Amino acid sequence: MDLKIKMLALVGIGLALAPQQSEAQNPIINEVFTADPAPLVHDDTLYLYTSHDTASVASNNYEMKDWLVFSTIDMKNWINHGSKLSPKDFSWAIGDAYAAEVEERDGKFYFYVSTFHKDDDRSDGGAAIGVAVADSPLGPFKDARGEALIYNEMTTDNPHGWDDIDPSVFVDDDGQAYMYWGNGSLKMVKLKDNMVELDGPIRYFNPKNFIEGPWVYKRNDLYYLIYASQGEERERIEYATSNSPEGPWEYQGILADSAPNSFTIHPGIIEYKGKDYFFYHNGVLPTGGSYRRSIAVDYMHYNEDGTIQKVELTEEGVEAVE
Ligand code: FUB
Repeated sequence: MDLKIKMLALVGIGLALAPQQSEAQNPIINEVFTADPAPLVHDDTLYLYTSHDTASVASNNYEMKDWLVFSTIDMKNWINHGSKLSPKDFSWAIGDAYAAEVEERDGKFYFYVSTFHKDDDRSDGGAAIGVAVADSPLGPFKDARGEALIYNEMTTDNPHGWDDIDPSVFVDDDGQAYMYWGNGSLKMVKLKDNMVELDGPIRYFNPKNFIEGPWVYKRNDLYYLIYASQGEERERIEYATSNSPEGPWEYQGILADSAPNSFTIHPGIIEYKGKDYFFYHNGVLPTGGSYRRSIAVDYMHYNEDGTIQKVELTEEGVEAVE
């Protein structure tokens, strides 16, 4: 073998032995266990508010002590801003930090959380919803009311104590704000312009297969209700649309299959820099599972009639944007 051929052969062997570079971007957060993604775009930055799973590998239940914030400007590099709020910041709360969502209005950032109520004069306990407020998407956030916005005794359609979780707040073009939430049934109430007081009665809906995790938004005059639903063995994502934020909701079908290695899946949907994204969580990190979840993101595609193509949950995730 002459020297040149020998060199080429050695390079070939070297390439074959070199470790293959992984293309996987999902999960996007892998230094801690995160769940229940809630994306928000402000000033060209995408902020991602998340739950924080801290259960041990052996645990069969959630351990969720606080809410975390991450941000990106390119969908590839994520900054971890750490813990920005916890149930301890609400004097009336005790227990886990379930799903949350942040909504901006008039330069203020409202952090709606689901957690649990102390057994006190106002409530016998159970899941409850609170709201904290800040002047910046990164806080500092402070309890905006000093008491829960929703507690268990305020909703009467379901007997279980954890039906008041997973708030999703949406402000319509006319300025009317709505909050949707619920486990077992979907609940909805109008909010006052101050975003921290109820403005009318609570209404109840039963979208097909609804379990929890509603995410409501408007696109081209159509209102979308995306939710975690009863799948075959684990939750999956289904959706409905309406011509009004108050329903009735027309069932549209399955949006995403169950997440790998996690009983729950939880939607967070946003358009950013011209692309539509579907955030969710799975349990695929090493030692991960239903109580040690991780947030991932994939593309969402709309059809011309406003329906949404089924989302493909991938390991590759999404590409970087400018
Ligand atoms: O993360 C705790 C709970 O699991 C959330 O509130 C639900 O949506 C489900 O993801």
